[in-house]
Amino acid sequence: MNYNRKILTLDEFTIQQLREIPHSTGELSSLLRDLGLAAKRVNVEVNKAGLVDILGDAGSINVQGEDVKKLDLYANDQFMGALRHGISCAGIASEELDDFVAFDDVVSNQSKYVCLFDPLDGSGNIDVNVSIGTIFGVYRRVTEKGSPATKADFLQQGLKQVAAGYIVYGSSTMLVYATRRGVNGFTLDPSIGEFTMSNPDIKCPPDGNIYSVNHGHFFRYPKGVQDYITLCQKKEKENGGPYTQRYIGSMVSDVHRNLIKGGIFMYPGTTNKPQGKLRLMYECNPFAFILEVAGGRATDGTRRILEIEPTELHQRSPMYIGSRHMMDELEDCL
Ligand code: AHM
Ligand code: MG
Repeated sequence: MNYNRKILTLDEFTIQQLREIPHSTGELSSLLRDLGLAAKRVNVEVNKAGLVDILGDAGSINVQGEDVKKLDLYANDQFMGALRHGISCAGIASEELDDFVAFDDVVSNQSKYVCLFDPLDGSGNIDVNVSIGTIFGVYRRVTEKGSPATKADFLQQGLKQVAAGYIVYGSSTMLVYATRRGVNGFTLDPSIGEFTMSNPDIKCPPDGNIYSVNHGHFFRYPKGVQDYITLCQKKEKENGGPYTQRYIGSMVSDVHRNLIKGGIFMYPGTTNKPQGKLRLMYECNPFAFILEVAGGRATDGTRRILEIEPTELHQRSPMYIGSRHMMDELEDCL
């Protein structure tokens, strides 16, 4: 079979981008290649999750006090391992680990990036064969090269991200990543085991008709959010709606769909959890970066997500993210 040589693999694409940026060192391309390798390994295990004894609880709870599934741990090890063995990352922080890890060897200490990730998001969906994902954000370290990364390298505002992305292990496996230059999507071609360009230059439609929220918490949401949800349901009377409600409960899949089709995803604070559930550093910031580069918006209800000054690695934040005009509508209600 002849492959269309105009369609680039992830590695070919990042190298092509590199050629267009004078003085670039290739470190980011190599970091993305490491992430792609870990994603392929995780993908193999996710695909056979029903067959092997990898389902169910690992018997421990993570730093947020939630049950840890075995695949979460496996994914965490793969992403941390690939970045540790690579040459572009000085350290990582993960939703699964209490504290950041500085790799602290001669090569890693010379690296200019750190990476924060949620290795397997939506893990509550693993044992029922629903799509799950990985989310990552890459920052340029702020401390001097030559020494181990410190907490200051990780606790940066989201707008300092150099790149951010996600992998969705779905009906096909996709890796989508953004730099300031644009958002591009790659689908894993199982025949060659490579992520291959499938969605070049993704833009989030400014309008949409999908809203994604956990309706079960309705009466615990702020009044403005309740008003907006009601507006989404009443759209029919105004302009031919109503909006469609779609909520998988896997943020990666929910936001991926809304990014492509247009829509809004909300995880508000509730009366009993005012900061909501999602983690600023591992979930909100990477998606806020991706959506903004694609032309969408992301806030915590009052502030732009990317401008929040983080104080701790595992802090949570309410999250509203999606198509520009739907975000405007929401803000009118808030
Ligand atoms: P996790 O990191 O423990 O997997 O939780 C995050 C997930 C998101 O993917 C999803 O949007 C959300 O939890 C769903 O939560 P809920 O069941 O409260 O609606
Ligand atoms: Mg998560």
